[in-house]
Amino acid sequence: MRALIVVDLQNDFVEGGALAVAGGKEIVGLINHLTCQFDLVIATQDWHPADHQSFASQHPKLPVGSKFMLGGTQQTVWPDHCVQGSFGADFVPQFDRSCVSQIFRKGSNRDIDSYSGFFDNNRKQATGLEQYLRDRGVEEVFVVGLATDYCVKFTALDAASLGFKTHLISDACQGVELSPGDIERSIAQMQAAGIVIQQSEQIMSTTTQRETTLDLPDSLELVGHTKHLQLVKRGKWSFVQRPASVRVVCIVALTDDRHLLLVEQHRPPVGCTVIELPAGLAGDIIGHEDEPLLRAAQRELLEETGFVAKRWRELTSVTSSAGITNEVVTMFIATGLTQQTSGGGDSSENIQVSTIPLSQIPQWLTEQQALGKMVDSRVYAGLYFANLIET
Ligand code: VGL
Ligand code: ZN
Repeated sequence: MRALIVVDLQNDFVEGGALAVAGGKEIVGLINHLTCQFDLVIATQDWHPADHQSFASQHPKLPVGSKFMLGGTQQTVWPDHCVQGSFGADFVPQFDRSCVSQIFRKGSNRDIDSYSGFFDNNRKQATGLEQYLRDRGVEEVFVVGLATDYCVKFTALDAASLGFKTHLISDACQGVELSPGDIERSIAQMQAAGIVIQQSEQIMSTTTQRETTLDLPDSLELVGHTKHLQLVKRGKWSFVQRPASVRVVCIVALTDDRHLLLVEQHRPPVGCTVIELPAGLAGDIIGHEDEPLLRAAQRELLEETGFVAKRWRELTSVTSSAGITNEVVTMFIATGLTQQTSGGGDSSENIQVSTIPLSQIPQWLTEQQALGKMVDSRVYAGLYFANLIET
């Protein structure tokens, strides 16, 4: 069993927070992607009482970043942060916790800090994380999150010392770097302790790279393939298809005041920005081939637009472009919408969301086309269904 430990992905540790780590928000999308590749996902949460003794407010004479002795160990003075129940202590809203099976809180004892997700800094008190992992047969852990030179480092070092085969996914972490070189030294220290330093790319490729030599029926000839697509021939007709388990969902998302959610992004095949309905793939991750279509639709709507819907209904399945692909798209209608996050997809996608009154969409699309954008044909299908339903 392999577990992913997501360390302290909390508001106070990202841009705008009390102890902001530069680039903290940038790793959230990547971590969301990583979570669905593991058997078990755990999150830690820094969770301090308001009078925690690491806080600057408790030591008016000591500057932030200075050191003093606390309960027999050296303690750094931090800005007050992650106070229990505060917004700063909450997980960043973009962090998709749907795959997180347990949260471990730390730093609740005012008289001792706790960087590691396993023990306090004196190694006196355990959080229960070790037992949780052992009970579930975990032998290998992967650590990501904030901050590389503090909580990530101590969590990874403790994991290794407890005998877990430990990996640090270094591009899914960011550090505080109180002194220049802290991050680099932390990584060297982890490496010296036997921790494997890796890039997320390597994780994705060992867990998600599919066998592209799928069994093809006799009627199909494989002409060529990439990781995601196959070019095949049936008789004289060549076309592209996705791996067998992959299906496509698209969502007609209509707000209570009858605005339709549309997304736009640059599409390399056509070389311009395309306006589309929110959409995505189901079953494209190894180990999750049987992901239900509805679940994929809910996930994609949240990832791309930041909205969640109270009511879902499957509409129909339609062909995408039946001359060049066997792809079939299942359309859903989602109503009772509320916005949870700003959306935008993962860091590689750069998706822009528009919420347009249904009655103004034809005119809006014409204006957008005049700006050089293109409109996906499913948008017009979405308009048809959106106009049929009552909100
Ligand atoms: C952290 C300093 C103080 C961390 C927590 O999450 O790395 N750093 N408390
Ligand atoms: Zn803390």
